[in-house]
Amino acid sequence: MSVDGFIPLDWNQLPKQEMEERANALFQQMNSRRTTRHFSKEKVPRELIEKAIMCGSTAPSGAHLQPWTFVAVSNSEMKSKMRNAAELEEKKTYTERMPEAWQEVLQPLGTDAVKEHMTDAPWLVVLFRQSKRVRENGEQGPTYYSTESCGIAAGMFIHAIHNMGLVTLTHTPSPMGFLREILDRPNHEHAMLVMPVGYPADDAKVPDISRKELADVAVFLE
Ligand code: IYR
Repeated sequence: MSVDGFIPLDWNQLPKQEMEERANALFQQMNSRRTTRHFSKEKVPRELIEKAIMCGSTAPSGAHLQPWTFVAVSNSEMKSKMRNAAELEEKKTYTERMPEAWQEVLQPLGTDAVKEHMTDAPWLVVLFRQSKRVRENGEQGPTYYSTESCGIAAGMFIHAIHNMGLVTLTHTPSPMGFLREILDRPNHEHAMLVMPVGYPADDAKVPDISRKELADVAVFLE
């Protein structure tokens, strides 16, 4: 029963050993996730994408406004249109806009303006950030911390995809304004990430890179 809009937290204490086991198992599982650019064309059922979106949508958000729209595209013509538009921008980015300091860190990752993943992957999931909401009085009001909220939602979506045995890539064509037009989204929605989702290609490759150690990413003050 809700009292003043609050209900008891549904929470169970776990035995200490189980806490450790779960922590270790999750790290191992998350650490096995890799971003690949090489997708198989094999189909993925819509239900799996729906579930991953619902996982993303469990994210905490500023004032609980849940300021995200996930647009999931499997239509081949639409994917081709998105790829063509992305490649047009990316060609300019790679040849004219990208400063040398940027090229230097991208070079080992083997990225370029060719975006096969946008037509190979069975699904392209585009995450739109909502900068405005409709108030009860019908007027438009702002959303809060929408970038942070959508970043968290993206992380949860990515983990859900990995957990179900699929792969994804966080692709950021820049600028991304074309996605609003192609996908017919309203002006207060801003494309943040394009995430192709599918199975990896049989010969999928990933860069030979490693992750930072704990000491390089964390400071403990006890
Ligand atoms: N948006 C371009 C370039 C790019 C930028 C970064 I930072 C990356 O980590 C990878 C790519 C692209 O998607 O190719």
